[in-house]
Amino acid sequence: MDAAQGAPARNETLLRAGKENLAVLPDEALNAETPLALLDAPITPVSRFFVRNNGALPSPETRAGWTLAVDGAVERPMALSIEDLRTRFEVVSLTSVLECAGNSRHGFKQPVDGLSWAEGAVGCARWTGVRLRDVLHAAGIRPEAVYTAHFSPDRAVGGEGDALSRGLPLWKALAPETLLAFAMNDAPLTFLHGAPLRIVAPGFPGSAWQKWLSRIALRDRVHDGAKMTGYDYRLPSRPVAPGEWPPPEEMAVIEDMPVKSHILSPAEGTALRRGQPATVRGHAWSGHVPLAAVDVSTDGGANWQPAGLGQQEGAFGWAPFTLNWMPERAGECRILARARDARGRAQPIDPPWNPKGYANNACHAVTVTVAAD
Ligand SMILES: Nc1nc2c(c(=O)[nH]1)N[C@H]1C(S)=C(S)[C@@H](COP(=O)(O)O)O[C@H]1N2
Ligand SMILES: [Mo]
Repeated sequence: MDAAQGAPARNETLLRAGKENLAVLPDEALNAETPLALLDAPITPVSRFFVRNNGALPSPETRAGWTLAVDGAVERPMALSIEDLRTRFEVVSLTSVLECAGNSRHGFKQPVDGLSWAEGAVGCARWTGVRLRDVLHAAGIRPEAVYTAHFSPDRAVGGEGDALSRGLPLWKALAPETLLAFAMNDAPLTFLHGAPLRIVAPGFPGSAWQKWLSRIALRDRVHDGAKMTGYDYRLPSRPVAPGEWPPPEEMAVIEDMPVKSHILSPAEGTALRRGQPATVRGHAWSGHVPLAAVDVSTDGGANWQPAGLGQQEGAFGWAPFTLNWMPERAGECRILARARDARGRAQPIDPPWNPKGYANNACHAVTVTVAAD
């Protein structure tokens, strides 16, 4: 199936899922992002939430008789239904941003490999499920276990192999925020978001949030499933020059998403008036290192002012930021937002180049015009 032939089927799938306002990316797999204006909500509705697939969607029939197998380096291999999960383990909810490692890839000036996502491969939702650690403890973690391996029925485009089979280091699998989720925004998880069960791994890139999870195996080494090796979802472990592809052994799995923000208002191209108050606002979020502050520049990065930071929902949700601004000079104006984490690391102006254009957290900028009167 080529990309053009697949387009009507993809649009139909999105329409049926109520996601008709997403922007579909040119790819053989179903990938669609949220226009920035539709991210203007504390919790991203499912109808607006981006969809990322590395391969062909699984057939919805795989759901009949679905169980989660837990095996590998465990004392007691298990097979659990959703009902088993709900009744045997504590059900918990948390709010977390889910961001694709490739979000904002379009911002790289030098060529990078991968789908050209703009700013919309991110969303913030409330996730409900059970803690992965409770399930692993019930199965009994053998001492040699260091990594999980996750498996799903979706297949690589035009092939037989797994579309994606990621895992987590044991420290993250045992972290309290790592869930096996069956609900999103207080409704049952939808098919496109991985029903009946997906991984929720706040702080990790979206690639670690395995959808349609049917098996977890504990391993005595880092998992080497589909999209775990080589250059996929990895960053150079040392600084590289644009265009340099270091040997795979110098690439490290992305285990933390950098601090980031986006500007929701004013939108790109807005016409403002000199002397009339305006508000610059948006969202800011971070990975494992907490979000600390947001600064805003209304003069292309020459001067920065601290923005007000609103309530962040839990450690992994996004927080609204606001700056009241009185435009004083007529003409074009470039507004930037720069979030900073608790270790003092701020968003850069230019994205640090890497072969597949991951983790671009460069400052988001919008250009507006200010009329004299
Ligand atoms: N089984 C499976 N899970 C997957 C993927 C996939 O291709 N197959 N893509 C991952 C990637 S790269 C991202 S960014 C998130 C996107 O989640 P969403 O489609 O619910 O927004 O799913 C992850 N889980
Ligand atoms: Mo992703």
